[in-house]
Amino acid sequence: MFNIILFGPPGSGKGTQSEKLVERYGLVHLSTGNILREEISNQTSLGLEAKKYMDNGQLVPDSVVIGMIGSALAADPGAKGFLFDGFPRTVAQAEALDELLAENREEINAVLALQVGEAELVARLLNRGKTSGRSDDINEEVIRARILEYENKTAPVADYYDRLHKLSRIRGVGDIDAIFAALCDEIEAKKLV
Ligand code: B4P
Repeated sequence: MFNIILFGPPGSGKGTQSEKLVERYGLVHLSTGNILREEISNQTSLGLEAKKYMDNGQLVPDSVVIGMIGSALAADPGAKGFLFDGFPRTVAQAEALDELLAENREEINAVLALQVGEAELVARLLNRGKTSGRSDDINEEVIRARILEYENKTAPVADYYDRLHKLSRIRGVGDIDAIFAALCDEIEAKKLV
């Protein structure tokens, strides 16, 4: 099994690159953002609760997303590996993920962090908001709140994995296929495939 975290600020290309990586490597894609949006569209009580946070650009509480990931891992015991997209977003989530994987004698093998500057992030998300129908992509204030949440609560997750020598930083600006190639090079250099 090999397990990868695709890490980065909102709009850095996590969702975009995850789709390509899961296809190339046959991994199971676990996006907490996608799972939460699915809960919202099904109007579950979890979704209605999560929407209040997401519409304000805030992170959903750790207990909610950790529970979701625990269920998703348990639902796919035969997976070749998982690609975590948008999770973990806090150090508490990272610690919980390590514990969940350790229960099955598994671990995170690589954390690939996409590097993109703030002006580019805001421009990408506002652009996506024109067509995505995502309520968190329409308002620039909400987008900036998401970036602030990232800096305050999510950026320390990179330090957490750096201390474990698992973090690689990849430039996330430019051609999508060129960024994908750089991510694949990093995975292959780590002899993960
Ligand atoms: P997510 O669904 O994870 O979304 P995201 O971070 O906004 O976007 P992503 O990074 O995947 O987008 P991409 O760059 O691919 O989170 C949404 C919300 O859910 C969070 O704010 C939070 O409230 C909640 N949430 C999710 N997980 C959570 C957790 N673990 N804990 C707590 N709360 C959680 O796409 C952006 C745009 O850029 C696209 O239009 C794309 O086409 C474009 N793009 C991509 N690559 C490009 C490139 N190289 N050049 C130009 N444009 C590019």
